[in-house]
Parts: sequence; C-alpha cells; structure tokens
Amino acid sequence: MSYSLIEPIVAQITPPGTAAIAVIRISGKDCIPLVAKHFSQAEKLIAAPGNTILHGYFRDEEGEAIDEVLLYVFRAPKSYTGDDTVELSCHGNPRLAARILKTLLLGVRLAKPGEFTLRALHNGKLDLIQAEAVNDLINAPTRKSEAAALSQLQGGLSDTINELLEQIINLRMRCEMGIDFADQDLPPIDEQALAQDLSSLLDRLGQMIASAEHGRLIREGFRICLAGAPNSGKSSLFNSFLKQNRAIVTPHPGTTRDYLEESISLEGYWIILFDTAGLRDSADLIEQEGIKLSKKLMSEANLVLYLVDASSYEALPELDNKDKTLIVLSKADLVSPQNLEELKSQVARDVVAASVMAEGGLDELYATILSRLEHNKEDSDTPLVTNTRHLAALQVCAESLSNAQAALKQQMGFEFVAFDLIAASAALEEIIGLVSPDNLLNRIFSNFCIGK
Ligand SMILES: Nc1nc2c(ncn2[C@@H]2O[C@H](COP(=O)(O)OP(=O)(O)OP(=O)(O)O)[C@@H](O)[C@H]2O)c(=O)[nH]1
Ligand SMILES: [Mg+2]
Repeated sequence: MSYSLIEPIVAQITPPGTAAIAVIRISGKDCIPLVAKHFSQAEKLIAAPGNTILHGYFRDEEGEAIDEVLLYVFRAPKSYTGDDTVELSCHGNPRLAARILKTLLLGVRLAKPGEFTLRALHNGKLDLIQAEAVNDLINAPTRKSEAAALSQLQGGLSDTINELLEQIINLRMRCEMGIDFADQDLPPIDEQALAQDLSSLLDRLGQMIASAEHGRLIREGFRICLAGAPNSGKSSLFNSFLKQNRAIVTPHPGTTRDYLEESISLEGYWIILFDTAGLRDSADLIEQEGIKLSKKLMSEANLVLYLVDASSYEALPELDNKDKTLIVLSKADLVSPQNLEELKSQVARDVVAASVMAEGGLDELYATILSRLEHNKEDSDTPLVTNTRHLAALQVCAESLSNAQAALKQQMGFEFVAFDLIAASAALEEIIGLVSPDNLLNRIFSNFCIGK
C-alpha cells in the first residue's frame, strides 16, 4: 500500500445505518471546488474562509437535489488532516449518504483505513503516538483507557519522549566533542557528569517501563479467572460481578463445564472475567476437557480468584501460580464471623471472605482486586505507556543507554559511547514516528476504521 499525500480522499465518517445525521469527509488538494460542483451555493463555498458552516443542497451529476446539507469548511493548515477539508452532514438515511458518497466518488477516491490520520501525521498535525492515541480513544472500552488515550493525544507522552530525546542528543554532542577535538586545546570532557546524566536518564526510562505494566492492563484489560472446586460458588460470583444471571447456577457440583467470558468495568478498569469448570478428578470426558481449559485460563490470567466454600472448608489444595492467586472464602454468610476469622488464619495467606447472598458481601473482594490493579501504578508525573510497540522501543533505548554506560565505564572511547547513544535516540525516534518505515505505518493504520 503506497500513499499519495495530495490527492483528495473521501469517506463517510459516521457509522453505517439510520441515524439523525450522517457525515462525509473529503480532504486533500482542491477538494473544495470538487464539492462546489454539486453544491447549490457553489460560489459561496469557493469563497468561504476556514471554520465556516454553509447551508444548501447537494446535487447529483444530473443536477437533481439529493438532500439538504450542512458543509463545515476547513482551510489548510487548520483542519484535522492539515489539508483543505469539507465535512458534509446530511440526513442520516443510509441511502441518501450512499448517493452523496457515490456522486463524490466520481471525482475522488475512497479513503483507506486511517488515511485521514496518516495525512495529519505527514502534515505534522500529530506525531505517531498521537495518531495511535486517536485509534485508542475511539476503541477505549472503559474510563481509565479513555483517560490514558486522551492524555497521549494531548501530547503527554510525546513531550516526555521529546525531552528524553533532547537529553540523549545533548550527551552525544558532548561525546562527539571528545572525539573530534581530542587533539585540540579544549577543556576535557567531564566524564563524571556524563556518567551521572546517563544514569539519571536510565532511571527515568526505568520508571516509564515500569508504568507500562499498568498501562498494558488499562489498554488490554485485566484478566480475572474464577477457579476452585465444583460447587464453590464461582458461577454465582461471576453473575454477581456482571449483575445479571449469565451463568447457570445449581446446587449440583459440576454444573459449569465450558468456560464463560465476559467484560465488565470496575471503577473504570476494564476487567475480562472468566467462569470456569470446577476442578476435581473426574472420569467424565466432557468434564475433563473443561478442567483442562480451567487450568489454561488460570495460567493465562492476571489474577486467579480461587474459591473455597467457607461452609465446608477442610484444607487448601496445592496451588500453582501462587503469586497471582487470591483465596476467596465463599459463602461467608453460612459461617459465623468468628469461624470466618479462624478459617482466615488457617489459610495463612492472601485471603478475603465473600458472599453473594449478604448485603455488601463483595465489598472486601472488590477493594482487594482494585488494590491489585493499582499495585503497579506509577505517580502521575510519569506518563503512562500503554502500547506494546512503545514499550518495546523504550526497552531498546534503555538497553542502548546501559551499553553506553558500560562503554564509558570501561573507557572504551567516546566513539563507542556515541554509537550506543545513536541507537538509543533512534529507538525513541521510532516511537514518535520521526523514522518510520512504510511497513510500520501500514501496520498501524490498517487497524483504523475507514473515515478516521
Ligand atoms: N449461601 C450461599 N450460597 C451460595 C453462595 N454462592 C453460591 N452459593 C450456592 O452454592 C451452589 C453452587 O453455586 P455455583 O455458583 O453454581 O457454584 P460453582 O462453583 O459455579 O459450581 P460448578 O459450576 O459446579 O463448579 C448454589 O446452590 C448457589 O446458590 C453464597 O455466597 N452464599
Ligand atoms: Mg459454575
């Protein structure tokens, strides 16, 4: 896929289907006269300054009016793409919108997914982080992920990356002075200061990489697997989380055989919740398959809630994945508070009591899950890294900086330090899209919807 960056492109930017209005965007060189050919107020449109709205009728190629429309006129560079742009809103009848689009397509080609945003990138309206954030904002499933995407769109992460980039370039300049002017009568390079600056840069990068774990949870969701013996109350808890009777609940052990997956939002966090088949030795082939799946889901989860029925507790079984497992004493309403405390001390590890029957019976569980979620949260000064592409590049940058640090320490010569610093800055440049091979751009923008 190769892109011409000038020719006008067009797409419907509202979803298909019946609605109050539909909006069609056309952007690129000379797109305004192209629209004017079909607009009842052609001269007014051609003379219109940027940021104006015109009312009139859109006509087909025979001059027959298709619909009454509003045109939002944007002039370069003050538009989303940075090029001249018209956004046409018509009545939200899909057939009317299709006829208008078809008429415009006589003179313009259809935009590819993400192509408006790609233009904005090329015109310097956005950097690559911000362009990706546009897509994240459109697809954000919860409040936290919306906030992270918006902050990236506003340039929070870009500013930090640019600042780091500047610092790396500054270090490199200092090293290059050491190479180029070694034989001249200049004050020697302050190696100690150089080493210090390098190490504080590495600290900063380390914080950003640490924030990425939390960022990934926000962007990709936190996977919680409900597991435990049959009849321990997993499906009941699953339903309580969802606030609907999604899973079958019966007093018979072995009710759930296949797993169930649903998404919920907990305090703005995106949680992907799994209800699984109860774990036990079973001769039943179907149940065995279900148990295999339960174990797989447990190993892939970010958090396993291992339910044990408080009313019939004997001993805790041997558990894998201990770090990410939280023991839940279920059906807590069936035992006295005193017994519950005794059971908790018998379990002797991270444990919470829960009941789907008692009022507020899940409060402690929700609070514990939330504190696990916020465990890796960095202070708000560190911009959140949510994207795995950004994380990978930050890791390359950190690795190159540590190589530079080693080269400096071992007195290998400033050429070597400078070489590693170049690799470090190249990694950061790739994040903001200063050096982006076409295949990277194609991969990123092919995930966009048409019209963005
Ligand atoms: N009193 C009380 N009963 C509960 C509670 N949670 C579940 N139960 C009961 O325990 C029984 C089993 O509940 P389920 O949710 O089906 O248990 P499960 O772990 O999904 O069982 P399997 O699917 O067979 O593995 C049902 O009769 C529920 O009504 C609770 O908090 N308090
Ligand atoms: Mg069940």
